[in-house]
Amino acid sequence: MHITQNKLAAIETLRRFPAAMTAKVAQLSEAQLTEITPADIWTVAQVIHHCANSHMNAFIRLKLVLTEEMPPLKNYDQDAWAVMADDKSANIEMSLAILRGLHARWVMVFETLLDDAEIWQKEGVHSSDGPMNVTHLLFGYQEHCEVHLAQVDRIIAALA
Ligand code: NI
Repeated sequence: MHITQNKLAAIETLRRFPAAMTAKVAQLSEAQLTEITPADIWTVAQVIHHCANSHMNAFIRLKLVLTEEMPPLKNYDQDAWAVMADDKSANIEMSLAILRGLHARWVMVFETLLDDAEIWQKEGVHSSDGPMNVTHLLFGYQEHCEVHLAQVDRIIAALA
């Protein structure tokens, strides 16, 4: 029961993330979105594009684990992605739109698993982190959402 409550809380974090991130950055100018601050090597825009990158990869990993036996889960070079032109763009709406649609689907998938105790142990093999199960693919990304919301708070506090 305790675990189920934790899963519900984690799913709720995923459900709220796109709106929570959108609300934090709604008042920022394009210059502020792309301002390098002393607080971080990434700008607010880079963090938002990174969340879209990361969560697209996470959704693909989840679908692979649920539909295949021990599928390989590919890593990606997040720092290399983060300096590509689309990741440095002030146009955060394109990634917020990805996050809105993606998180709605991600939440729907996790909610369908709640009644199946065994599926949460189903695994894939991550290319650098080793075996990774469905439970990890939920709680790991709850933490990821929280880490990057806090990171955006720090960057906003450090804007000129
Ligand atoms: Ni991250």
